[in-house]
Amino acid sequence: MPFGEVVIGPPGSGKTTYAYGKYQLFTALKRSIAIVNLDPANDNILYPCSISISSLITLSEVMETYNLGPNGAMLYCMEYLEANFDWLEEELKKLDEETYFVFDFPGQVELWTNHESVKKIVGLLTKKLGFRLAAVHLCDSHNVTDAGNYVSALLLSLRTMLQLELPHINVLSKIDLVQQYGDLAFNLDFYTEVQDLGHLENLLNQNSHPRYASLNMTLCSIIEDYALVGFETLAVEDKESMLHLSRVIDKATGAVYIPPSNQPVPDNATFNPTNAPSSKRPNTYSLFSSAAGPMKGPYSDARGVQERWIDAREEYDAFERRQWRKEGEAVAAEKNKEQMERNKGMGGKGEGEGMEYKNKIKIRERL
Ligand SMILES: Nc1nc2c(ncn2[C@@H]2O[C@H](COP(=O)(O)OP(=O)(O)OP(=O)(O)O)[C@@H](O)[C@H]2O)c(=O)[nH]1
Ligand SMILES: [Mg+2]
Repeated sequence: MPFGEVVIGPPGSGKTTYAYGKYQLFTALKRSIAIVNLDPANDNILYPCSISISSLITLSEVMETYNLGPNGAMLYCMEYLEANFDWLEEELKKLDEETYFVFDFPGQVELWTNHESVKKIVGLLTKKLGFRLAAVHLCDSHNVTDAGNYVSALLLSLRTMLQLELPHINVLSKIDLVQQYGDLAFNLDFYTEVQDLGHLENLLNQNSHPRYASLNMTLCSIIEDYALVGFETLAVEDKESMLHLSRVIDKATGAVYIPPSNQPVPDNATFNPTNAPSSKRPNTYSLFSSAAGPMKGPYSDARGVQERWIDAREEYDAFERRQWRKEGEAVAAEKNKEQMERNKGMGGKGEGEGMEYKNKIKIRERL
């Protein structure tokens, strides 16, 4: 029962870039990860891909063979994948159960709002193969700069949550660009926490015909009645932002409750150290401390995100540049030190003698 996530969201919302970012983050954290590309239109795959739908079917093949447009061909590809699920099952079984799986899906919204194939594929992964998955739904953060777009992103998120029936995390992606997209009418937490949508009334009515006024507010009240939608934020190149989102996802899938297989067991723990896969091992000693507490750390509060990317962006960018310069200098100094020590160690001679030794070799080579 491996853990993982399905990455979905409208075209261009940053799914593939995020999947690659997650690969880089987990590799740096020494956490085993595999990316499964299920987008048959992905020609240029950025990340090292463990499984790709292109070995089963590609969008261009379907368009050519059946004379279909890109949207129809995409639906065909997903139906084909559903019908040939055994192919995916075989490929997944070749990989280690301890691996974390990221499924990169295509960006056609009807695949997870109306069409049944993606829902059935996800159902087979969770129910038949026992995957513990969360849906990570990316929406471009330019949506928060316009009230109408924001309501449509809320409706899309709600519809997706109801359709996929997975632990679900909505994410405002590309939050580092939000300042460039335009001014926000409210603070960022208004949008991430989906606070009183009644405040959007004037903004919505400014840009639409008066006869749509009551439709706008009815849509808002549907979203509020469900009270399900909220957003995390993501700037894919920011390590803290990626780490925060990973913690949220681990909490949603339950991965946070499972200790790594190499973790020592405390004396008083009721713990069965078998070789069972990680998702089957209980972790009684950290269950409540990790489950009950609120999320902590940078970016766990939208006000921190607003300060970083909107209110004091220049200062933070300058601070980050200074930190990177310092890190670079520290690495260079460390390398220099190592080199000096290597020179010293050569034939048990001192620094100067080591250099002399090197020069001698060079002279001999020249001869
Ligand atoms: N500044 C910034 N750019 C981003 C971020 N995430 C993605 N992008 C850019 O957004 C563009 C689209 O990203 P993709 O990863 O191709 O989006 P996608 O959702 O996979 O697109 P489709 O597969 O076509 O649906 C690329 O130019 C990325 O570089 C982010 O966090 N910050
Ligand atoms: Mg993509």
